[in-house]
Amino acid sequence: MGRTSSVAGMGTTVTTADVGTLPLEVGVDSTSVGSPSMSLRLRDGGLMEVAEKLDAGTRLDLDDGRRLFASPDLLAVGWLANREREKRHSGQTFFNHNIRIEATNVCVASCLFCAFARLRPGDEGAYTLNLEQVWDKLRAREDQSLTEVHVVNGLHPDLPFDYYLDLLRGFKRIRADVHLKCFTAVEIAFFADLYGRTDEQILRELMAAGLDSLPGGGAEVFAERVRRKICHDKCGTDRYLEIHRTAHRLGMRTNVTMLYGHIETDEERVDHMLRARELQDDTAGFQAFIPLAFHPDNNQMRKLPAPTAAETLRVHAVARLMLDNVAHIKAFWIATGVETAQTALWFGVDDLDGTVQEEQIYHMAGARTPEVLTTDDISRLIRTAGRVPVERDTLYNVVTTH
Ligand code: V47
Repeated sequence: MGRTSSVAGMGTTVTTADVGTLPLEVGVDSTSVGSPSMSLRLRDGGLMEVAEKLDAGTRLDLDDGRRLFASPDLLAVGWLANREREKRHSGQTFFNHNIRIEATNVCVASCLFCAFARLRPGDEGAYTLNLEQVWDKLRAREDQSLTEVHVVNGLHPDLPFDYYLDLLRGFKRIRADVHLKCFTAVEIAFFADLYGRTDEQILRELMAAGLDSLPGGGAEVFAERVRRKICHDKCGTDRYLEIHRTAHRLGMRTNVTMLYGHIETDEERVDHMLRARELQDDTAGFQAFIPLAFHPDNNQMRKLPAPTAAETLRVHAVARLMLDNVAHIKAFWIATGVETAQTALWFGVDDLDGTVQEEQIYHMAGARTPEVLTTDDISRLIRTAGRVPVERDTLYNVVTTH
């Protein structure tokens, strides 16, 4: 017997035992804007037109995105996003057993939001692990059934390209079956410029050494105005997107992120989503869109407040609604906070990333989230939110249904 509970304050009901196989609707009429009270809320929230477009299968545009950000009714926005989420995944919520490795924080870029980077090798707090130290992180987890290694590094000016190729080969030697999701498009562009190759040559060489996919980092905000201010000296938007396009053409899947909650406007957020959607129309290579909540500690934008939970829920919900061609919306719990990530499972989110285990970029910027959640912890978070935990691998093949 399932337990009946209220859904996000909407007065609708769901039986938790059934959530894995929920039909499109959650106690509402999925073919229209829903119950009379929901219609009223959508109307009062300025969302009737958006809801009707969604019902008709018409794509949302920039103005719709603006309306979703401007609506006073966050729960109505969430209700719409949840409906789209359930169309795709019913109550299923994905996560993986992964580890995060940051091999060096030496970085020639000067992004204002970054608390992790150190400009030169000798600077206070700068570190670069040698390959044995990097591989030891995987060796030390021999007993874990992890399926993914996620590597993000600073842009180190002095390391040879062989360092990265050997790093990948070594991981595969230690564990042939592990998926290597390594190096953002920004790192790929940096390697191409530093080592005198094209972006495609770099991708091909890394793939030959064992690279399986690219993470979504480095996207920040695609709008030129924002990029010029917060990350002027790293790979620009066009190149970021072209590198993902090339990666997709070469057969890799990738993710795309958006750093929100600093100086960007709502319109720039929607524009960012639409640019990702446009590439996805051509390639279908993005697996997940990941909004990343800005953390203000220990960086040059520390005077700004961190985004609130309400903002986080709304950004994830709008992403679900705008990105109709991207399968998964991920809440990176390290960035959003565990409780908000759990709540976001009713606001369009169907993925919680993974166990992570070691993370520095957010913790150096003030994140108070734990460094690791076990698969049991994540599974419990999902279950107690009334959703169905599904452990996946990086490519969304099911590992176990918890
Ligand atoms: O690109 C850096 C962000 C990103 C801060 O692909 C910050 O599955 C907030 O991209 N406050 C790297 N954000 C992490 C990343 C990621 C995370 C989880 C999953 C995936 C994936 C990718 O971290 C950077 C930047 O946007 N970042 N500093 C900060 N102070």
